[in-house]
Amino acid sequence: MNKYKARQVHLKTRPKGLPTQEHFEIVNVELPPPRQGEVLIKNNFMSVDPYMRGRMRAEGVYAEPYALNKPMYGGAVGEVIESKADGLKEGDIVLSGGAWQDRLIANSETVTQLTPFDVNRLSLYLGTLGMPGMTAYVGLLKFGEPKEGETVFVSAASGAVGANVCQIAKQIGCRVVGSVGSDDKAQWLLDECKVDEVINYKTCGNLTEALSKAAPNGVDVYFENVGGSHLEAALNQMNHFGRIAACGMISTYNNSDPAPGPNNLMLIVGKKVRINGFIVFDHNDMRAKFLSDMESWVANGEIIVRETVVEGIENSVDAFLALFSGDNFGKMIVKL
Ligand code: NAP
Ligand code: FER
Repeated sequence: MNKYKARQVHLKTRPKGLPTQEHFEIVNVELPPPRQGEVLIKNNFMSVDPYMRGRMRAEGVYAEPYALNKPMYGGAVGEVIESKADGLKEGDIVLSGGAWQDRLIANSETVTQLTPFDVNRLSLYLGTLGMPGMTAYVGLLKFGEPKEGETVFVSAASGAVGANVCQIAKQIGCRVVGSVGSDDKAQWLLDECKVDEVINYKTCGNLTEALSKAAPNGVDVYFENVGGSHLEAALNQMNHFGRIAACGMISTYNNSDPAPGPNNLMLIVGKKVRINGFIVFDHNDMRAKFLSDMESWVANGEIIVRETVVEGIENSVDAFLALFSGDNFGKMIVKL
């Protein structure tokens, strides 16, 4: 078998609303051999993440949009199978930005060598021990600033970021209320993650009322993953001097036209609420501490990990789209 043969997923056209298979194309290519300073990587796992939807738009806020007719990119974990770079050798396990392809050539300076905590669980480095886990850690601790006894409300609570937020907040001694879109996810959060209350936003009726029942003492920290009616309900229930860690607003990512905002933003003033947007990539100074804390929490079972694993690059677009229908349970991983 020719080790330079690779399959890539390209963005063919820019989606307006929810993307479909027609916006993407699987392309077979033959890679050039690595040059000095480069490595050939065979990916074991790639990540699909909500932020990728933003990069499919022509205009970017902080990052370059994906180019058309080129492989998209994002987190991937793989093995070096040929090296022309000092410091990396065949068999090394690396984290790269080379998602959406099963093999790639990368400059060694753009990849991070991993010392895997468990070689049989490499996908952890795309989830709890990777970007989404660090998002939970940074967002909650640095921007939510939860204190023991406070109430933390988490939307998309069973997801890659949310499930880690819930569990870290429980460790601190907070009362945690999650919101999810299915009863199975709700039960898992209650039983396995020891979350105090879970709302199924699809069946609860009025979300503000459901939140006021689940959080009778109000909300001190809202970890915002969803936006729209979740933000509105959270603002209604926020306590004075509450904090909102604004991580994402997935309910808006496929809107072709901007949707109207929450109708109660003035509550930010009277309640003196602090809202902090943040992007995990700005906080690499916290990576070493995050990794040592999180690896020990996973090792001793203090943090439980759930993943949905989809096999094959040909199913990667479906895996990505599942993020918007809620068909992932925990971190969505593509096994290559
Ligand atoms: P995830 O939660 O693992 O997957 C997405 C989940 O969002 C789905 O499973 C679904 O769960 C929920 N969802 C999708 N559409 C929804 C809608 N219209 N209304 C309510 N819920 C909806 O994804 P993730 O990777 O952890 O990302 C979660 C959030 O964090 C996203 O907003 C993402 O953009 C953000 N994020 C931000 C950063 C940063 O640096 N700021 C980094 C990583 C992620 P249900 O079944 O519960 O509906
Ligand atoms: C994400 C959502 C949005 C994310 C990054 C962004 C890393 C960035 C948004 C922007 O540039 O406006 O999940 O994860």
